[in-house]
Amino acid sequence: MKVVTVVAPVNIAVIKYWGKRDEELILPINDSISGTLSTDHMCAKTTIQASPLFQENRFWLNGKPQDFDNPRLNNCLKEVKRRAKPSCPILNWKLSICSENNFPTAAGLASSAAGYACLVSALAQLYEIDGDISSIARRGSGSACRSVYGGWVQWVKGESPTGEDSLAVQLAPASHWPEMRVIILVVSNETKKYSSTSGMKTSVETSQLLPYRAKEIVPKQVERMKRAIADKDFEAFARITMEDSNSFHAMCLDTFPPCVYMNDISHAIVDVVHTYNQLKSSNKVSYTFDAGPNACLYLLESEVEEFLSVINYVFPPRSGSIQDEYIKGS
Ligand code: 2P0
Repeated sequence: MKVVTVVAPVNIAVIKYWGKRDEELILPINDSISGTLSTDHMCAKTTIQASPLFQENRFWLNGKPQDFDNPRLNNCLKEVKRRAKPSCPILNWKLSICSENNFPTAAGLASSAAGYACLVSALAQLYEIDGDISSIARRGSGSACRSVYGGWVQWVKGESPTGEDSLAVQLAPASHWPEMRVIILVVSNETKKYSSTSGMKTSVETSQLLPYRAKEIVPKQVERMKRAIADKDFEAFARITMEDSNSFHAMCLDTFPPCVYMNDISHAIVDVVHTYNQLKSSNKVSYTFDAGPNACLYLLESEVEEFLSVINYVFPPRSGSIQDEYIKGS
């Protein structure tokens, strides 16, 4: 029997990935950039056991048995095994895979990113493969390739039709900007209405904004964001992050039928952030929203206490009715 356990973190994109140019290989139509969180709070944990005595492969997610016959899981497994040394003694053993997230799964909180980064890292340890594994994690879920590395990470879309150059690169380690913090405001922990995979497919097929965003907007924003991160220029970082979130959700609304991910509370949070920044005459807090209503806020450590007191005032914990009043009155 051989057993490995791996923990992998969530990443929060500041330049969003949305749209594939190849569905099977999971190749994106634009580059994306994210910050990988520490594993202190939100992470995925995967334990894989391999044994010559197991009769069949088995897979559990958050304690529930899953169908092992999942094409993305099998693409990752196939690719890891292809890279393993032929002498690897466990290549023909069956596996028991146990994965769990310590945060809502499929609620737009990058659970598949952490999950597949974790799975592929565990498989890579199990079969003792070397080299970059981000392009394997990408086959599980596009955004998972970014969770393979810590700190600030760019998923370079690549040019090759076979995808070998579509991988993640670390722009800077977390220690480069140690004052950076992320606050996640969980607006809803319900499973999202439509998966990212199907939403982005519909966007590619129907949104007229999507090709313009991919060709004209994102490449410039990627260069600006890389400079903001390298210079630790929070003002610029915050502005680009919010612009990209807004551009991404505009494209989601331009999809037909539209992908509506943000709700009234999400928009109320946007208002609070802009009001706060206006009062401070500077972008001290930035928001970004993924494929769900939850807000991810990037801010510096020095701003956390004051901003959280504002959030607790505007959205008092355990009081949905006051939140509703704020929205009606805002
Ligand atoms: C991102 N999202 O860059 C963007 C922002 C959601 C909004 O990557 O089909 O779960 O598995 O490649 O990776 C979510 O997409 O989609 C995503 P697949 P994935 O973080």
